Amino acid sequence: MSSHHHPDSFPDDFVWGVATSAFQIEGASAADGKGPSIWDTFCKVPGVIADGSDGTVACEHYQRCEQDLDMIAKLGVNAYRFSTSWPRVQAAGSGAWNDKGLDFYERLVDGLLARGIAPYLTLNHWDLPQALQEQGGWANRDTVHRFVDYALGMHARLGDRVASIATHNEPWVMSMLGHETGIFAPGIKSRATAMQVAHHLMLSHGMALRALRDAGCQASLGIVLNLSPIEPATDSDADRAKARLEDGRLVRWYMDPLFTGSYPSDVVEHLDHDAPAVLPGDMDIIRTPMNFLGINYYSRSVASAGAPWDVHKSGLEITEMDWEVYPQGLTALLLRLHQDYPVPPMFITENGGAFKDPVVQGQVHDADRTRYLQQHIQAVADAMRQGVNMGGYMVWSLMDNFEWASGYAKRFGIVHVDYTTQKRTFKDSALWYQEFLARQTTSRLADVA
Ligand code: IFM
Repeated sequence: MSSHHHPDSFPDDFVWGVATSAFQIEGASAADGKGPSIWDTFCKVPGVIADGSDGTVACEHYQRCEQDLDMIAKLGVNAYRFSTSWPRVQAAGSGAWNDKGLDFYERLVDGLLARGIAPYLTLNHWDLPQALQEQGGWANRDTVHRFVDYALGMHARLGDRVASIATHNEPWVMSMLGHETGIFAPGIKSRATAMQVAHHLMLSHGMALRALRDAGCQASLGIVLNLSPIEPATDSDADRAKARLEDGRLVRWYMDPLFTGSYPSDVVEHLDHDAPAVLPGDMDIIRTPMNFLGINYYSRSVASAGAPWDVHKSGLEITEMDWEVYPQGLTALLLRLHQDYPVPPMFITENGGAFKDPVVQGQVHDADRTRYLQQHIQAVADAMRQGVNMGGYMVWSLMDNFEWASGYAKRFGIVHVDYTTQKRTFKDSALWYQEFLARQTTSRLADVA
């Protein structure tokens, strides 16, 4: 794509945003009555975070919120996706609410609205209150009810002003990386626990949706899934069977209950004794209709029954995360979801890449990231041209931040953060996005004229 060519034009009401999450940017991890989350605890375990860092300071967004709001406005986006930290608003995950924490999010939401930016709230972007983990966390069915109370508490404060509420961000990551491989908080290594967690996340999603609607919530309600096409490494029966199973665990395990009311039987059979306990009525609750489906897309995944797929041999460009740059997979994924399920409007709630970003004389020439964004926005346009109903697109991430087990070494921001001074610098990709968004508005105005 040359710099003169820009992706197909998008509908006037298309939502363009940037995304972040609380733990990754806020810092202030014990300020103003905030309780610890499972990520505060997990970061203290030696060796689990690549650079030994944690979320104590992060981007100091808690203190720099006003300036960050101006920065978001300067980009020209019409939406900002963020998450609220449950232990910041309710330290122990039940009982007393923390007014100072709620005030912070109220300032954030009002600050967005004052700048003409629609607030897209995510309730759970992984930072479960540690006090709930001590009672079993998401493996404990009682946490489902605690989450519904939290959702209602946030609705009471912000529900009249946010455009959208997503219950969970990436249930696959929380359950599998948090509880099966244990590379993420809370660091548990049990497949049976992981599957029970996944079920409780889905159940709490449906229950929260019902409770929010009963409370009169007018915001658009949904969930955010991390999805990828899973391609077999070769045409062999073994590789294809592996790909089918991985697709079952990543895509169908979440999409089927949301839209058809059951878990995929091939996966249930494969899990055998590790399949979750499901009580009567659970599946109906999970299938509660949604207003939108959020999808986080970064790459494809390649399934191999033999030696693991080597991304360095694929010939594709790879990012600092060792993820292949594979925009055609996004078009294919969206078409497949559109064909296989009765989906509501879909949003790309995260898309972006970690690349090496040297600051040279106050500038960051991240041509690789700009190209990545252009190609993926084009992939969304391609899907739309083929009939897929898309509501918006959000870049991950507004600014460099705490990349979980990778610490601060991996930078996804379109804005560079100098962690010693907290100085924010627009990378070339941010400048490109800003221009691109201005062009969207101009063509809109031109249409009207
Ligand atoms: O940084 C994460 C985010 O929190 C969830 N989705 C993937 C991103 C990049 O790894």
